[in-house]
Amino acid sequence: MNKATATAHPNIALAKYWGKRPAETPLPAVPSLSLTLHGMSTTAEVAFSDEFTRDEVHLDGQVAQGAAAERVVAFIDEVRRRAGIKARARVTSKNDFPTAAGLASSASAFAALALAASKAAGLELSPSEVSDLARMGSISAARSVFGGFVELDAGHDEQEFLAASQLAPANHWDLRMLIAITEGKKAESSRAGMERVSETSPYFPAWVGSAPQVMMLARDAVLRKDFQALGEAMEQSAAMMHAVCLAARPALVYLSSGSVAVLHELAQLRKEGTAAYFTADAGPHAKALTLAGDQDRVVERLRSVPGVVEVRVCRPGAGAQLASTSTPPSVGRSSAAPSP
Ligand code: 2P0
Repeated sequence: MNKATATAHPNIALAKYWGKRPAETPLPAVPSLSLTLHGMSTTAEVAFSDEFTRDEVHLDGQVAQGAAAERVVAFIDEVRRRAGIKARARVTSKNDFPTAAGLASSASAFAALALAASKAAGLELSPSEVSDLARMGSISAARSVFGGFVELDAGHDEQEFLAASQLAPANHWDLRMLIAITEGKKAESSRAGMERVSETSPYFPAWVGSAPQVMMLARDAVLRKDFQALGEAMEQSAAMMHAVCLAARPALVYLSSGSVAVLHELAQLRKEGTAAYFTADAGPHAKALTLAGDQDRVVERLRSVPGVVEVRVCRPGAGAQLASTSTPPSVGRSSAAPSP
């Protein structure tokens, strides 16, 4: 049996990816930029063995069934195809944060899975190749393979390889991403949501046309460590993403009353002289980006917002890491190299 374990962290997009190109493999319609988060992680263990009679998927301590299991097995099929192996797999994936909180768990899950599964399958991949593989599970997972500030280009027609890359390491800038968990109903999945948006929102072509410019503003702001410029670009990217969603038929409303209240509270904080900026993703929770020195003040204010039930503090985090491997020479691929 060949086995490997890896961990990865979620990421929050500073400049959002939303929408895919019409292509056979998952390619983003727009470029994106994210911050990988310390403090929450997914650990994935993958074992391949000729003795297994079927694939088995365990997610957060339960045997996975239905669409969740199918999505993991489809990903493992891609790993088997790239490695040229046929052995069945046993996959175990655990989050140390509540999946139901809707905190981008597919990004950390597929980044950890890509690293563990490729290693267990005997593939010796560069971080870039792991990122390209993770993209096959979830586009945002391509970014969680790297730590710190990470960028991912838009895809082009007929493109086969697309990987994220690190713009700056986690220690480049001591920012805080504060996650305000809000009351709110379960959102439509981002996968289904972005498909409907690209098909029905009259603003989708405008989003695809204007997102690259906002991404460049955010990118430059990260490199120059210009917090106001980054915050403004991040807020505009989120506003544009939610605007294109609101214009879909039927409207796709991810923002909750709690998340909108956070948006207003952060604007008020800025009037009072504290720099903190809003973003939100495909769910009801709100996020605030601030500087390390302002963390306590912003956390306190977020806790006072009606509808906010909990605030989590995240600092910039590392990329996906291999925890362990075991590839006995008597089974499968004896050529697998030791872990780095
Ligand atoms: C992002 N999101 O850039 C954007 C912003 C949500 C809002 O990437 O279909 O789970 O698996 O590629 O990556 C969430 O979408 O979607 C996402 P798939 P994914 O972080």
